[in-house]
Amino acid sequence: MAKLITIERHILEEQQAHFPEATGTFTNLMYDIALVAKQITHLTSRAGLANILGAAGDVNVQGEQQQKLDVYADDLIYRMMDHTGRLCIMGSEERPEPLHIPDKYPTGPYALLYDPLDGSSNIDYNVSIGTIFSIHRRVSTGDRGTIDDLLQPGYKMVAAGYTIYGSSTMLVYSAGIGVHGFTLDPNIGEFLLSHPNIRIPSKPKYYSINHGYTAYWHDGVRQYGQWLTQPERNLSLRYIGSMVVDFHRTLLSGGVFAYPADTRDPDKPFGKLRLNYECAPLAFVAEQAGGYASDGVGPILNIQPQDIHQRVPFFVGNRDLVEKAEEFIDQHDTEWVERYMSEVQHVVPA
Ligand code: P6P
Repeated sequence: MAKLITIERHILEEQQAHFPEATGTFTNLMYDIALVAKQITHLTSRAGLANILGAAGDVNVQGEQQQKLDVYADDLIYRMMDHTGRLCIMGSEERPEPLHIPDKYPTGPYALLYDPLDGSSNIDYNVSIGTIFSIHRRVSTGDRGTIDDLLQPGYKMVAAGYTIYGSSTMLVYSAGIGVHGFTLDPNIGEFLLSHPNIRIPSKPKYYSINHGYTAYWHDGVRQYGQWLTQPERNLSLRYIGSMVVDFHRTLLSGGVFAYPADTRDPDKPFGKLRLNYECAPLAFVAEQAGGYASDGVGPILNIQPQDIHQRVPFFVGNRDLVEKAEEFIDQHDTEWVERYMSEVQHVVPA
């Protein structure tokens, strides 16, 4: 009988092997995240029945129609995390301001950023969706956490990962010691190690980009999009419009996922995706799996965040495919690059 390794056992063994001096707080935080994933699985698996499909009626900080499941998942994560004493502050895609730990609860040594339900525009079509999370060490020194704990460059991340609620629920994470995937066994309610030590294949299979926006891309990106379609690339196109799924396929099959900047909305000159709880955590996972993630100019993980909800262009996957995007953009999108670099700061790890 194959050895059953639960996520709890895996995290504990990783702690014992690599962080013997650890207090167990991080390990318990990861347990909390796994529990939240199980609860959201329950929510999403019966969304069509429990009248929690469809819009919640509100619009979130992104100006996007909040889906009821978004609201459920966001509220659930906060309530599961606010009293544990493991976190000093949180940041959520669904909340305009940082989420402070209530004064009645203790604070802890970590900060959590999360997108509670990425891809939620697909909820009503039964397309897989997911949760994305990023964990940083606290840097503030006061009694409660501050925005500085949330606005740290991605290379300082302690851990990151995502959950996909689909044909099965998967949780993929990295704590800086490789990338590991777990599949939820609904019969026993446990996440079991199903994808140990994920490495992005050196031979890519798919590219993933929304060609519907070709007319709005800057010239370098347009040429990159054309380059990807060339027969000598030997790539097939897959684009689901749910980033965790498009990313997960890229990680397992090799290839590139891209959401470039475009000219559709003058208020969003740097694209749609958010740095802190979408691109940076997935960049951390990708690079731990041997891939690379870029904003088209430099490493996503070297961006110094200036706002919780800051948007950046995103290219992630096999290093050579991502660096090719940087090459086209550098050669043909000079004006855009100058504006971007004047507003977005890259810092080099010390
Ligand atoms: P578009 C989902 O709303 C999301 O934020 C990502 O999950 C996904 O990659 C992207 O938007 C899809 O956006 O403009 O291609 O529909």
